[in-house]
Amino acid sequence: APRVFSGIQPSGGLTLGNYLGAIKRFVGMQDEGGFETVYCMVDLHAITARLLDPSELSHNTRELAAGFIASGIDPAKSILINQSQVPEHAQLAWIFNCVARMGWMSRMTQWKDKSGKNAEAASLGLFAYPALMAADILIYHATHVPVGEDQKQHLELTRDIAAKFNHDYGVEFFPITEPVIEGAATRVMSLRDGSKKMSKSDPSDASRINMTDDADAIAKKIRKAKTDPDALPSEAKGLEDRPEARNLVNIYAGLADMSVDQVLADHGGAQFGQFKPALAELAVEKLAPISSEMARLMDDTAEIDRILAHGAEQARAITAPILARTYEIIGMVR
Ligand code: AQP
Repeated sequence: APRVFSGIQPSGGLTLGNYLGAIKRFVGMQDEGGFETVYCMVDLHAITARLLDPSELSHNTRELAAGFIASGIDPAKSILINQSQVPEHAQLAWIFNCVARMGWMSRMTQWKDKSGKNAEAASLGLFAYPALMAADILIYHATHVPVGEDQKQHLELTRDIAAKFNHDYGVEFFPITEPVIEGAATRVMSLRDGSKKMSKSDPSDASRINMTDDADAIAKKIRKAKTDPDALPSEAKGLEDRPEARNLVNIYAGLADMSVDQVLADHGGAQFGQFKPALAELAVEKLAPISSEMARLMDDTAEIDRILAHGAEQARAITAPILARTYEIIGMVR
């Protein structure tokens, strides 16, 4: 069966952006059948932007695992792992650091955004991030990678790395991966600024809905979300120049499994004073069961650790032979 790989960084708490743009679709691909699915907490990536407090990193990693499971990732159907527990990811990443070119990496918009005005002070790991991401995917020979719109450029780089490796060594070894970017909410924006994506690391907590927020916090954040004064249009094209309005409608569509046009057929003409409470109600209905299940799972972290240890064992049965073959192709004496 074609293999699916995707991951999320335990760099903070899970957001609604991660849920709609990533996890919900991971669950869909798991349950659709026809794929072998591997989902990952990418802890090695989580320290590229800043070194986290050690207890924060381990807490985030377990909470993220709980978020995956509470959202419907079933360890009996998917391989669920923490990246650093499967050492072949980092081992292949070194090889890819030698395949990828400085010019390719310096064109990555995430590098430019996250290194900001002071690239000299950014970590080497932040620069190399996309080569590790390519290794995460290709160490499984994964062909399908569900991600949000923001990761499209990194997936193109993954294809370039695979193609260059295959070409330089004259082999057809690494597959050329397909990004899977679909659905209404592949880019959930900040509730405070419709031009910025919703992010775990945004300094403003009001900018995002966290998967651990309670009903009151969710309702308050939606009520205070930035909007314009107009009523909702009756078709999607009326949202073109209204990023904040479009974002709230997209979130509604993502949570309700509806198209934007269907949402507008129901809510076109409504003022935000009416639409926001409807959205808050929907968000609480969908998210409350997940957050309470996450809390339950976090009561027994030994069980989470057991699931991750089992996942790592299953993963290594795939990754160890692929790494061994890679070393052999390169000519490394084993
Ligand atoms: N706002 C978003 N809308 C849709 N999808 C999103 N994703 C993240 N934010 C949104 C998707 O979630 C997956 C995992 O992302 P990540 O944790 O690896 O890193 P990120 O994209 O950098 O996410 P954050 O929340 O913005 O983290 P920080 O703040 O640490 O950088 C990816 O599939 C991504 O597309």
